[in-house]
Amino acid sequence: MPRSPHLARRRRRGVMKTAGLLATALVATAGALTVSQSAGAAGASGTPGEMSRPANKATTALAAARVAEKLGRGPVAVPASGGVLVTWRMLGSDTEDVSFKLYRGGTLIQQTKKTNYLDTAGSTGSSYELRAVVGGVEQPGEKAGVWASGRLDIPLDKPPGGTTRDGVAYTYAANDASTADLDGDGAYELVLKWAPSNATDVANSGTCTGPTVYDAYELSGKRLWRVNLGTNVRSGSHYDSFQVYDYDGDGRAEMAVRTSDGSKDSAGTVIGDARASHLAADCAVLSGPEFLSVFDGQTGRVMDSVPFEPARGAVSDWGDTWGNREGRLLSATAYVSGSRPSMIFSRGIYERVALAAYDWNGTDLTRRWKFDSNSSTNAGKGYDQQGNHNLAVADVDADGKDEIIYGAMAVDDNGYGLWTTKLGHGDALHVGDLDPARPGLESFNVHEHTGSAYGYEMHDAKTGAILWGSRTGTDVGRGASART
Ligand SMILES: [Ca+2]
Ligand SMILES: [Ca+2]
Ligand SMILES: [Ca+2]
Ligand SMILES: [Ca+2]
Repeated sequence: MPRSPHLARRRRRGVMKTAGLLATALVATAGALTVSQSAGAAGASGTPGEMSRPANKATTALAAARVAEKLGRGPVAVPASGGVLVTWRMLGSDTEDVSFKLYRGGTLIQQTKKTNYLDTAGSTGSSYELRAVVGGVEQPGEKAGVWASGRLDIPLDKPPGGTTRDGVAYTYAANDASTADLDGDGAYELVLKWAPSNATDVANSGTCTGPTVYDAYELSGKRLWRVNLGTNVRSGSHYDSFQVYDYDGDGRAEMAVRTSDGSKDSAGTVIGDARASHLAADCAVLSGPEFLSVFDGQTGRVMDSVPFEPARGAVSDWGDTWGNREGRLLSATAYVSGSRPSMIFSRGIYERVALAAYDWNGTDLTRRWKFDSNSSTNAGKGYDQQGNHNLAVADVDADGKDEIIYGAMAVDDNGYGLWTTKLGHGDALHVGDLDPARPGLESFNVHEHTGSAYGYEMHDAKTGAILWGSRTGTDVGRGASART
């Protein structure tokens, strides 16, 4: 296969660790993205209207072992009851002595160890500057105006629509988005997936779709680049899961996504064969090469492409002949090595299940491992048929390395199967310390098979041992865990 042009290796920068991200919500509409931050949850303790600082030394220690984003404090100011609420980040690398000085219009109005302040004298016209004090030394400031409407509207540049070869016109609507620091300035940008109006579920074979497009934006709405997956990657939520993360630790995030012949980077560089078409007569894409491509987050230029794993192989190996089993792909980012982030891609849910982990070092994509329920190691052990429509990443055995919890089964950090409950496919799961009184993490999982011993259950995330649950005899289609 053709190798994509590499960009020159950039000078490696120091890395810092970040935790305590702002609680923000992304809302995508047809023409704009809205970033909202709630000011309504204030008032836990201390000064009325302020939120107390979280103290989690275990999390801080774990974050210290992991190369993470190098982010700034990200101050955000929104109107709130009684004034203007200014909030900012605590970093995973912060020590206990960190404090913050908040200025309004150049005047110091507060020094605090908390990460928010309700400025009762603030107004929508106020301008703020936040300076952390680390080791007694005041750090460079970051400025914030007030989001007068309580949210930030980001104008988007909608791609032009088109017509598929079967004569169906399509337009684009904003779909999933990912946040990351693409240019290394310590502030987030957005990578947005544009879905054509004829994007389709993988269960619906035999329709043509427009191509999936990815854009990067500054929060000002300035578009940084556009990548087009082309017609040989069918468009739909199961086909084009993407990851945006700083995999090589140089302070700038990359985008990783499955591509094929005809995918184009921001400069028009074609991946694979520009003239090849792998569409069947009904527009299904069940053949042709698949690549894992990594794109420079700052420029949208492709830096490397390698054969994608888990590979399609024979469509029928996944459980049917029309692609409803083969074409279900998910992705995640996980610290399976402990210190560095890896890309995780999965294929198959209902029958065969496979996952692969890749590393990016700035010049080359390298496959770390591959798990396959059909391999000689795993066949017959009950790892097939266990996948979900989502997967979770968690360090279930507290050794600093992440495991992948894929529905009713888990893969260890080294790519070997860890456990399977054999309860079968489900639509939803939540993993976390769901029972704080019980050591370790738990997973809450719902199940679709009417013959499953449990329609919903919670199990030990390290061993898969069932803790409680109930047989339902029905498809429990949804489930969630929450602190009520
Ligand atoms: Ca940035
Ligand atoms: Ca990077
Ligand atoms: Ca682990
Ligand atoms: Ca627990």
